[in-house]
This record gives sequence, C-alpha cells and structure tokens, in this order.
Amino acid sequence: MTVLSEQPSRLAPAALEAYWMPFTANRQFKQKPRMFVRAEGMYYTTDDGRQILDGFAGLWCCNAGHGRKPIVEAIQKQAATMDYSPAFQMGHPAAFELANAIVELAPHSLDHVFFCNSGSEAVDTALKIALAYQRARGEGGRTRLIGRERGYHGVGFGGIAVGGISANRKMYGALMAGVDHLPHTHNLEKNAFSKGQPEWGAHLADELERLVTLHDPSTIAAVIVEPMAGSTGVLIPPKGYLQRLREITSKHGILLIFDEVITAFGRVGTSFASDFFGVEPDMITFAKGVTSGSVPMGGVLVSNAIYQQFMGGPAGAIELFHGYTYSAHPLACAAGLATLKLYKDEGLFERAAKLAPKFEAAVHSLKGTKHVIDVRNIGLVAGIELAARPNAVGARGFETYLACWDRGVLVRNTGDIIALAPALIVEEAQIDRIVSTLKEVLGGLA
Ligand code: PXG
Ligand code: PLP
Repeated sequence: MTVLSEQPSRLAPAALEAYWMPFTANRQFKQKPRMFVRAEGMYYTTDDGRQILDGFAGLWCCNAGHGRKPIVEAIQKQAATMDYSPAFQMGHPAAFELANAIVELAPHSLDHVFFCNSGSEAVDTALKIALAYQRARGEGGRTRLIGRERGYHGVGFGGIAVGGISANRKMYGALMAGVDHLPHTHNLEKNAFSKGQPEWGAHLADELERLVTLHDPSTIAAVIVEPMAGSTGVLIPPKGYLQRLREITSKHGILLIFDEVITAFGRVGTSFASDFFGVEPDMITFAKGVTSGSVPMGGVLVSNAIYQQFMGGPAGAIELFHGYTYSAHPLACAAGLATLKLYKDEGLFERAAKLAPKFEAAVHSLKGTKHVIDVRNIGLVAGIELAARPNAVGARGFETYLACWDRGVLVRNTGDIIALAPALIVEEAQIDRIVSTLKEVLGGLA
C-alpha cells in the first residue's frame, strides 16, 4: 500500500483510516488532520512546516521541553546496549537506580516504587495494592474504594470506576462494585477568579465522614484523589481541603492515594504536589513527567508501612501477584534517570516556582475577555473557563483550540475549559504569546 503523497512527510487521506485514534473525533480529524513531525524545546513542527508553540507540554508530560539532548542520548545508548530485560524474577541496574532517584525526591515516608507503563496502569496498580494491603493486615473486609466526582484516573477499569467523568464511564457497564465518590470542589459562585488555592470549600472534605458513616470504616480500603484535578479542567484544592482528607482517612485506617500523574515532577513548582500542599498520602501514582514524555512509564510510590506489610511471609514467596511485561523497561528507566538529572541540573522545579507568579498574572489578565467566566491557576497550570454556548456545550472550547492552532499555539480544551501547562523551560515572552493569542481568539469568537 502506498502511504506517501507527493510531500514526503504528508500522508495520503486513505493512509489515515487504519489508526483508530484515542479520545479523538476520528472522522472530523481525518478530514482535516493536525499532524506533528518534529519537536524541539518549546516548539512542534507540523507536516506543512509550521512552528507551533507548545502551551501544554504535549499532554501534560514533556516537562523538560522537547527533544532534550541528554534524554535523547540516554535512550539511544540504552537501546544500543540492552533493549529489554525480563521484569519478573530478574532486574537491571537502571531500574534500581531510578527507584532510588524517585524516592530521593519523594515525601519522606514514601520510599518504595512499583513501576508500570502509564498513569492508567499506575492507578490500577495502586488500587490493587490498597486492597491487598488491607487484606494482608487482616482487614480483608475493606474492599470499598472512594474517588471523587470529576476525577480522572486514566482509562483502566479501576481508574474509570473511581473516576468521576461520566463520558468515560457510561458506556462500560457496571464497572467495579463497591465504589463511592466524594463531591467535586468546583463552585464558580464562591471561587471564580481565585489565584492559587480558593478560600472556600475545605468543608467538602467532610463529606468523607458521611460516606464513612454510611458504609462503615471497616469496609473502606482507600480514597483516591488528584491533589489538583487536571483533566476535568483544572480544579485547585480549596485551602485546608487535602489536610482534612488526610485527617479523616488516618482516623479511620483508610489509605489516602494522591494521583499525581499530572502534578508530579515540577508541574506546581515542587517535586510532587504533596510537597506543595504539605500533605503526605500513603501512595502516589506518577507517570508523564518522570520521563518528560519521552518513553512511556508510570509508577506507584508506596509508604514503607505498606511495603513492609507484604514482607512478612516466607522469603521465597512472591509477595505481590502483579506486574507488567514492561515494568521498569530499560529504555524508560534510562529516559527517567536522564530526565531527573536534567530537572536537577537545570533547576527546573525551582524555575517553575519562580515563574509561577508571572504566569499567574498573565493568565489572570484574561479576566474581562469575552466569554471568560473563570481563571484558575497553580504552579505552571491554568484553567480558563468559557461560558458554554447555549445548546452547544464544548463547541466554544473546541473552536478556541482550533483557532489557537491556526495561530501557531497549542492549548488543550476539555469542553469549554482551556487548560495551559507549558514545559518548565517556558520563557516569559512565550507565556505572553500564549495569553495574547487566547485574548485575540476569544475576542473574535461567537
Ligand atoms: N491519572 C491522572 C491524574 C491523569 O491526569 C492518568 C491518570 C492516566 O494516565 P495515562 O498515562 O494512562 O494517560 C492521567 C492522564 C487531558 C489529558 O487532556 C489528561 C491525561 C491524559 C490525556 C489527556 O487533560 N491524564
Ligand atoms: N495478554 C496476554 C495474552 C499476555 O500474555 C500478556 C502478558 O504476558 C498480557 C495480556 C499483559 O501484557 P503486559 O504485561 O504488557 O501488560
């Protein structure tokens, strides 16, 4: 089959058919594709030779920017040295080194790492560890899991069950039994245009007490939340909210899992959002930024107490019947080690923290722009909420995304919320360009 049309990097329309694209309007896309062929620093190059300023770090993942030489070279070297090493009952040094490097960055009590290949796998891994841990300590009745409305925890069956985005759930039957949800914390009447953490809403964590009373603590294994909800459209935790979740879970012997797939590795200006908010969970899921998006990788950080609970049996017995063919894949580990070193060498987390006030001021200058009903931000993340067009929820957001694309800027829309999450190497002038492009686009939009 011929796949190339006259321009070497452009695919003929028929060549687009076989690939069923994820979370994409396939037919619409294939009519008018948006195709990247190169990436470097803050920019993508399209197949028609345009430069696109990346305001979203790919998909919240390329925190060090694109095509960074030390990462590229580490992957090349590893590929040429050892392509793959079996993950079960065998190891390779980079896996242990990367686990050590991650633990060094992590909150104090989280000192063991389980590796997988994505955020979705990280979430399902964490949920399975939570259930197995409760059983291992003689609390096998604790089988319930509690998530939150509007939560995104990937697309595995565990993740969509505890997740709270109805479009991601409704097609897939009964999901998992025994799951309940906290209310989300979004409230424009109380919190619109908050800078950083909103003042209102800590009491929403008390809903957990209600669920605990309803189900009885002896039935609940874990609570999982994103410390900052990203995918649903950037919801920043109200002041004191996460602290209360921690207090209530500790009081009742329930594990607290922070899903930091987006927030880990500098996104909010600290290694983990747990550091930023000053709350230590029992497990942290991560992915994306661990390799700056260069090779798929995810993982779960677990507390020493959890790990030790599994280590009581005979030393020759497998402690956890769980793992992936590609757990701690050599290319991912090499990429991860080079990425963490790059973050450190260039001080990128500190850079993000230092740039955050400037970023905040820039995005909040969108207050008053046509259609904008809220701006919220933390670290180098912002959500800009637009009024929905009557009878066409999401249309205005998608049109904004397309118009920014036409002007050479990549943003992300989830419905009518525009999300920004530039790489931590972003320059002030680039932030200004992203924001002024949005102003221009929104000003001209019906
Ligand atoms: N948990 C969280 C908190 C996430 O944000 C996942 C789990 C799943 O990770 P994987 O690697 O399986 O995709 C995510 C991923 C968006 C967007 O547009 C967000 C994600 C992925 C793709 C798009 O907001 N988050
Ligand atoms: N399906 C089959 C038939 C398999 O043999 C395996 C792994 O060996 C899997 C699924 C799981 O694949 P992975 O370990 O890459 O998640």
